[in-house]
Amino acid sequence: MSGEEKKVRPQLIGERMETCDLDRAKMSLMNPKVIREKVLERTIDETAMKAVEHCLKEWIETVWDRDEMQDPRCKWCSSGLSCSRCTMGPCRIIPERNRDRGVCGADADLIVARNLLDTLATGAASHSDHGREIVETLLLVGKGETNDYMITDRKKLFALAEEYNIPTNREAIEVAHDLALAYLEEFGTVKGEIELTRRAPTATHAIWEETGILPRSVDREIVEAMHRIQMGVGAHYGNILLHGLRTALADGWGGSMMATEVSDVLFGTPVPCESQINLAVVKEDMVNISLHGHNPMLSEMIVNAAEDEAMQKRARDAGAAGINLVGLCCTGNELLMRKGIPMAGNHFNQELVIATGALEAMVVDYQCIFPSLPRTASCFHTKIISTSPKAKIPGSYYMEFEPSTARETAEAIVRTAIDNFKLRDPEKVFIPGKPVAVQAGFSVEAITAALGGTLQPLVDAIAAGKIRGAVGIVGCNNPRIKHDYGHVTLSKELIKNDILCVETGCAAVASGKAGLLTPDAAFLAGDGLKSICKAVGIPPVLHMGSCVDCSRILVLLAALGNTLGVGIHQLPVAGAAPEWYSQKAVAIGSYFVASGVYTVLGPMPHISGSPAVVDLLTNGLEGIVKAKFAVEPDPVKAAELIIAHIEEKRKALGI
Ligand code: XCC
Ligand code: SF4
Repeated sequence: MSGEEKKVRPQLIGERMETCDLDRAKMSLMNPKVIREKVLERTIDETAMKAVEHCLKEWIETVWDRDEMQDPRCKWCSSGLSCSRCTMGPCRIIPERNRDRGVCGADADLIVARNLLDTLATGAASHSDHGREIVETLLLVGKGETNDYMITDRKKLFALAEEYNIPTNREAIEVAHDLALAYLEEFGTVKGEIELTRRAPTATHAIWEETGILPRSVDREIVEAMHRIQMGVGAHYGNILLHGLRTALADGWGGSMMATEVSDVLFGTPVPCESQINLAVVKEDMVNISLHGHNPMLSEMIVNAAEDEAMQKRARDAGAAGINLVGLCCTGNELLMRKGIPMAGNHFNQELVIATGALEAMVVDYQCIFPSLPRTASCFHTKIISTSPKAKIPGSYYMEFEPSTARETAEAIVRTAIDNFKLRDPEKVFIPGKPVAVQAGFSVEAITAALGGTLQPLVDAIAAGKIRGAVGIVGCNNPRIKHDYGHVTLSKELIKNDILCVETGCAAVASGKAGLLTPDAAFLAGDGLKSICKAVGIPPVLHMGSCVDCSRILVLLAALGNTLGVGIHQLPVAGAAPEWYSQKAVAIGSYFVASGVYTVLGPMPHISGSPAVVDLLTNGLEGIVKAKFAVEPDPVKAAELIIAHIEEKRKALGI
């Protein structure tokens, strides 16, 4: 990387002045009543409410403002009926004008299905590419080519190696080397099956084989998805969507699962830990650095670098009391559950944390990073530091991260943040409210340990009806749903009805901010769940990690199915993504359903233009993978759907 690229992009100032001023002027016309209404409409996160109000008054643009500016939305795009896949188009299906086909002859069903497969494959690729980077780091360790990373969970490494018949009567580093190669092979294996799918109960695995959706390798399914959406390949919507399930399984039981397992090997398998959450984790007297994105590789190194006494001294010399690291989104989740690093919030908190005016640097890797963050930061002294060659962001300060020089880069980043402290304008500091306590770190291993070494007590509690079932609540924030309202309302409804919630990603963070991630929250649970939480000392909502850690939910489901000797589709469980926005969430929802888990989405995907596609996903799949999707934006109604489903599954099991 040349020295030039590491410098700030020169266009920063120009861009900021032009757009910011215009939008600010527009917002400044707002009267206090309108501001109040907007705040109430936008979020239920208490610190975010104050921050949103502050942004509206100070004319700092946020995601909600841009959302308003996008209205009205194009109805063809919203229903999935537009296609711009090739230059004979773009095409739109408009039946009332007899436009039933695109130039190539594709009909509504095909256009909608292809668009959806495209979305899903993008998500699967994102998770899996992240997974590959982690596995490559394990290989680096195995080859002895890095001093910055090491094997932290040797026991887990050996257990994983055994799944691949890799001899373990040797040095950990040799085992790591062979496991890394075995995992890397899963991305393009010619075996015709991803080994980790064998973790699923036999009945579940058999469904995949029978329906022809057993994933052959991670990359292969994603590449084939891209092939199938090329003009003139797949023309049958159902066939296209089935490949979507196969691609999703390659993510869930492949790319994401490897990301999770190897992150545990390198950085430690999470155990329950206490921390704090919401925007108020930013500290006025400290150098604040937020770590945002998804990949724990750099952020773990920043944690180490910031602990260094030389760095702490540099911070004190700069006039700060120390260095305060805070997490955002899934990089934040990775750090929260392994290191107890406080969490500033989820997806829609990313701009608000900058608006505290007390953030020296926001370090980003990739995924879910608003491209406009440097604009937001330009209203303050905050530096956005981008680090991935895959995610260069105009207006950010680019400091390329490579595993081989990880520590060095991490130190340079921390220094940059410290040196930026003196540029903070105390007049602009606005840190709202007080942090909330959370307990995180519920890996499957931690849940098993909390139950005394086996999952049997959980199975017994479910069989006895004390716990009616379990629901994985995952996914993002989306302006279609009031920020955190979908997650928190659904979680509360479910635990009230004795349903254990296991959560990842921004859903888990929402529950954390609402106080649901502490054992004390058991009082909100029904009597049965409450008694189990009290006996075991766990919260009624368990934080299981980041987005790729939805694979932990699969492992938990597999273990429950195996304990009971049934397929995942027979378990009294469900999935939900009440506020999803991301392509990655489409992949997650799809591997849940393909694995046999009934899954309720909040926002509607862009598929309503094809009643056939909608019917396949919300009905037809039941006959194929024994599970289906539902769409219900109202979390109270979503809870009703889920409760009914769980009771039905209990009845079928005779419990
Ligand atoms: Fe992104 Fe993972 Fe969604 Fe949050 S939840 S908005 S994907 S950070 Ni996975
Ligand atoms: Fe139009 Fe077909 Fe090209 Fe899509 S693939 S843009 S429907 S011609």
